Amino acid sequence: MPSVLGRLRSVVGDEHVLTDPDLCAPYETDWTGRFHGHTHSVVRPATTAEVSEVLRICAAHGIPVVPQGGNTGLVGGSVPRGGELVLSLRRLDEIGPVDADHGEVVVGAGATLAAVRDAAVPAGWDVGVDLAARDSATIGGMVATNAGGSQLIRYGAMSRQVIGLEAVRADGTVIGRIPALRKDNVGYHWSGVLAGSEGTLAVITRVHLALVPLMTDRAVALVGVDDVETALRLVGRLRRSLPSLLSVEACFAEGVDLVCDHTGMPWPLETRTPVLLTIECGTSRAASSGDEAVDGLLEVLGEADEVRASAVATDEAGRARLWAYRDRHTETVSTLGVPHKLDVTIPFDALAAFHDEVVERVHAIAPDARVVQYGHLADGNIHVNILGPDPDDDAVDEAVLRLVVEVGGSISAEHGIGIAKRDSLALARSAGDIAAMRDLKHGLDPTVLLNPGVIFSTATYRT
Ligand code: FAD
Ligand code: 2HG
Ligand code: ZN
Repeated sequence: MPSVLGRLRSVVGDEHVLTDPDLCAPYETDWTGRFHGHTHSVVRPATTAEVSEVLRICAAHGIPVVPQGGNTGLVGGSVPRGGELVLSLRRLDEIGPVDADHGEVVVGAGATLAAVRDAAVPAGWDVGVDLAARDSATIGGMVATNAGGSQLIRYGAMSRQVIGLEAVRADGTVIGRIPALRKDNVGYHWSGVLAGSEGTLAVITRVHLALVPLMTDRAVALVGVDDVETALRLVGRLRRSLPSLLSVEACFAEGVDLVCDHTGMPWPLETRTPVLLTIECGTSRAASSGDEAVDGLLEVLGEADEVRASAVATDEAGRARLWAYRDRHTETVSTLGVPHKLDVTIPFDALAAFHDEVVERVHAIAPDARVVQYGHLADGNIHVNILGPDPDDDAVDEAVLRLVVEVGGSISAEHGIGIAKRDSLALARSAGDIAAMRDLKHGLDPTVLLNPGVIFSTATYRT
């Protein structure tokens, strides 16, 4: 190991190979606190060439590697399980010039979502995916998890924002093409292959992003309704009548109470309702006149009998205040313990029943558990957070995922499989699917050095 460390230091510089346990500690535990492991070193390259050289050295010595961006992932895929080297991509944070005519930018994998937005906005553009971890989540990590976020109904997931990318295989070979072209069907699309691969196929180093027009007029409404079925009816009406619709998110009274306790914010509406929807509309001045987003939203809400109470904001501070009731659920839940996080998609016609049934299934196993639900309602994506059971006890996770499969849902909507759900993979995909995924993994990383144990348990690899 000492000679390997020396070689790594000669590539990235002494100060970017961390071995001191105190310095390595922040890289060893995930955002939730549920997943952690030990690493002997954290290596922080700054360029694609350095990533390539580091991976060549690791391959030569059979050292497994965990790629890490902002470490905001929620399924345990960004931290070591035991003994892997952590490859931190955060120093690859260069942001190229924004092409203001065509809405494109090339960024390093370690650039944060917030930094890329800050670069895009003055040029009249924005990033199509938004999520509450924007200040830390990196573009590389967001592509690697195919992040969804709150604007998926309008712009799609992260894979849709990628024109092309550059990545490094476990043996150090650089693949992909930067700058990329919008139409370029020459063999496999690496962006499609690597989106959602969770660091198991290659290390993403640069991404050529397609931006979306900056919304110059935005309106946010927080709306109280009686139940999930009513909320879903309203979602349908909003989607049909508002082309400016960006988001429809849901949270529930019990969760909002916790957010209010944690933040000191007051209950947001004049009436207490079981379900609260956060609805956002946006238009770009180039494409519309004046307050189209506000007018359209107010008109639809004004005609909707389902709405028991509402609050609307158009100014930046007011919009942020209303969003906080939904966005601050994740942080609030984490102050109450180490959560079991189940990020699932449920078919729309099963969603209302699932919302109640999931609590019963959890309580059948853990009667005292607290279940907090919220999510991206317009996508059928619910985040089921369970507090109480021991972090190492997977019984409630398994019960929830079985219910999800019974009702025809997906066991991972947007966060990925990581290590949290790898033992449930066979519930959600056929043996043929899993064998093909394993063959792809084996083809690109034959000695299983990149993120071993993520998506599949290590034992299932051929070596
Ligand atoms: P990390 O956590 O560092 O890594 C995530 C995975 O990607 C790991 O498997 C890692 O090995 C791999 N990886 C990281 N960088 C690279 C790279 N350059 N090349 C190859 N593999 C890499 N997700 C959503 O989809 N929607 C949300 O709305 C959302 N909201 C969130 C809100 C909060 C408060 C938090 C904490 C998380 C949220 N997430 C959400 C989770 C989400 O997965 C991440 O925020 C983001 O996509 C991960 O980026 P990251 O840079 O932190 O990646
Ligand atoms: C969100 O939508 C994130 O807020 C995090 O995906 C979900 O906290 C969670 O479970
Ligand atoms: Zn989410």
